[in-house]
Amino acid sequence: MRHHPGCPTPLWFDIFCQVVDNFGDIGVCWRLARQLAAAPHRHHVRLWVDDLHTFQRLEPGVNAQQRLQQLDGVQILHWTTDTPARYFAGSGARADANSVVIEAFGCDLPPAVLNAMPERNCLWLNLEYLSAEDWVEGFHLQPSLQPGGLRKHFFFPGFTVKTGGLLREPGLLEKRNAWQANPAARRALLAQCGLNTTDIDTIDNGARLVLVFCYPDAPLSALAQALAANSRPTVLLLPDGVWPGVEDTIDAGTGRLQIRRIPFLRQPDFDRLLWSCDLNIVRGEDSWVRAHWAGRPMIWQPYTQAENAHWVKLDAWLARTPLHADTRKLIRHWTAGDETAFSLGLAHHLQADIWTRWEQQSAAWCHALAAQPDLASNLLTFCAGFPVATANRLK
Ligand code: TRH
Repeated sequence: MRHHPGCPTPLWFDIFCQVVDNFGDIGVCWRLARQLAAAPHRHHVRLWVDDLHTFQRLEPGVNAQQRLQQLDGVQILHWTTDTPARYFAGSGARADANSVVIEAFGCDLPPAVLNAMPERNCLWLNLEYLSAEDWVEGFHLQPSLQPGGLRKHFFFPGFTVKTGGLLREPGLLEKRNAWQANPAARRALLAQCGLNTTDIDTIDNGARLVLVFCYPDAPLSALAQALAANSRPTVLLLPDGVWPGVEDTIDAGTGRLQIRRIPFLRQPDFDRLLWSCDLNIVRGEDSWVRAHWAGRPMIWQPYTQAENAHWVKLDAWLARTPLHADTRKLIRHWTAGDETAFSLGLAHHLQADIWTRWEQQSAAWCHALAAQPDLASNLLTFCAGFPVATANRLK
């Protein structure tokens, strides 16, 4: 029998990650790898990544020149076309066969691993992209027959108990609550982000703090205008690379909007920043999930896909949330890039009673999601259900 959560026998995980674009691929894999390697699980985790430079942006502890390194209990390997086959020898080939190979987001496993797998007793999983669409429940954990008689299982993250769930480390919300109750910690983080004492005092004295991590086609000018027009001052944080050149082009005029460029943070600090803000505007996959755990108002912009598939994803998610119809419309205007509609919608949401409603609905949504099992626990439960000798073979 395989390892159950809480049981002392660790599993051997090999997670393969190809960085296709942006930071989400490695962002998700790094979180999963760290969680599996950390207490209480303490599994053996090897993370194979083809782009260490992108990885280094969200984890400066990574040495982009190093083929093999250890960080946060995870063994990180630079996966290149010339990675010697012997480096892959251990993948799916452990003598005790308690091994799990995870290909993230349908990346192609190296031939050396594929060639070794038919003779090994490892479990083969494809970690899929997150979606709130209904069909995910039906496809989650379904096997697919592969050449050589292997079967691969599709593990779908999701927003319901019939899916693989969302990444959420043990005690995350307790840590968040402690953080949100500690203004000194927020001050220190904002100082680390480069904000000066005047800015930090302004925030401590009640200015609204907004983080914007979005794609370039978002209606940023409308956002700035609506915030600047509101009586409550705002400090708007823009991570490196988001809305380049804005500091020179926006004249907030009213003096009530301060725009501040901040450096790319390590993931744990990025989470703390989300917990610190009043409104989080996020994108893609991983920052989307993490903004949920802040339990505060958020706006999500999905990654643009062919044939408007991202609109289907956005609407599926909105339909699951308890958000008011006007808030859903506001979030749709952001993805549509509709400057006028977004500006009007945001102005409406900045009114005290509407804002309070948005806050309450966001907190309730976070609470409901946190009552479900998290992704790593679901993954381990699935692994535990597989007798070693029949893990990947069709009978
Ligand atoms: O970077 P993204 O746009 O990635 C996207 C999505 O994953 C999308 O699904 C995928 O198809 C596309 O790329 C190719 O957005 P995402 O998913 O939010 O990933 C950003 C990661 O960067 C996330 O792990 C959080 C992290 N991050 C930091 O660690 N520090 C920071 O300062 C910032 C701004 C982000």
